[in-house]
Amino acid sequence: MTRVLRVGAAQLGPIQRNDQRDFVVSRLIALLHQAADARVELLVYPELALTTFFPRWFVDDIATADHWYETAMPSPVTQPLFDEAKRLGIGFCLGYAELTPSGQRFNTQILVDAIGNTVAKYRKVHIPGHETHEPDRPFQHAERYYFTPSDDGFGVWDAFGGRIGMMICNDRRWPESYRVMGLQGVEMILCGYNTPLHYVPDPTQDPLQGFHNALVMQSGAYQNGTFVVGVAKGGVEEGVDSLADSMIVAPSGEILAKAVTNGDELVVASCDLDWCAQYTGTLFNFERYRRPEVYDRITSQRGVRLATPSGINKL
Ligand code: CDT
Repeated sequence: MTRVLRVGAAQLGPIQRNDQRDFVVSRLIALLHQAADARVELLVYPELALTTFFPRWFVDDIATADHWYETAMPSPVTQPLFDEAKRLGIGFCLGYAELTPSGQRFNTQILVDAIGNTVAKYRKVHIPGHETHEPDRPFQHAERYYFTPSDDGFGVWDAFGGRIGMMICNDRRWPESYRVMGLQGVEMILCGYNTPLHYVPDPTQDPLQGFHNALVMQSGAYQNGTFVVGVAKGGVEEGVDSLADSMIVAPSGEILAKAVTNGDELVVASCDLDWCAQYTGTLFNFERYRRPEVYDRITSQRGVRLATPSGINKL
């Protein structure tokens, strides 16, 4: 028996600062139509898919940044995406900046099923970058100013005939993200990202960005016996280049499909969710082989600590 889910990574090219939401939504819908032609059942959009990556700009008064955030989802401007997806019978995952009624700001992804119901909301846990303006940088990465790290953690949801989890961008670099979902039997993790290449002094001196992107998603998939769908907003936004390389990774760790451009592009793979059990049932049979009793540092400590008060462990 197989449970095949046909999934699409809806990579976006750049969204410029002055691009209006309705124009961006029309691009999302164009990718949705391509997905329908490709018989996609679940389409995954990137992190902050409705706007430019605005944490590269700093504003002294955060209230003046409210226009980057969504206070409702769907909203009048995003409703056409929801309507068209429902008409086509395609579920989707969408990343956006969320401003709650109580004034909290989260980097959020939602999962919507094929009949238009919102199944789940995930708020980014690992928020990278800095909290204050750093004038020496040509561009900021002030995510920690614009977003509160979520304490909700990593849930999984029964949807699309399988068990689906979500994470956002920097979360994919942390093995804990995958493992917490792995321990809930996740079969497919959906991850949007914006990975600016400016963060190192000279992008040409960091040729490992693409390698590290693939490395973390492939190892996370393999070590937890899950598919991973990584979806970029790539290309040059207002002078800042971002990694593309959207990809769909199998529980074997193999890349099934990968973007070849850094613009709007659909990447598709048919994913047999029963493949996951080949890894979670044998090599990574957590019930049989894990040793949580010796992993206490994973949850009890944040930074690096010496093993003993006097120094490193000695024989
Ligand atoms: N959006 C996001 O999380 N980007 C980070 C950049 C890290 S550099 C501050 C990433 O991990 O790709």
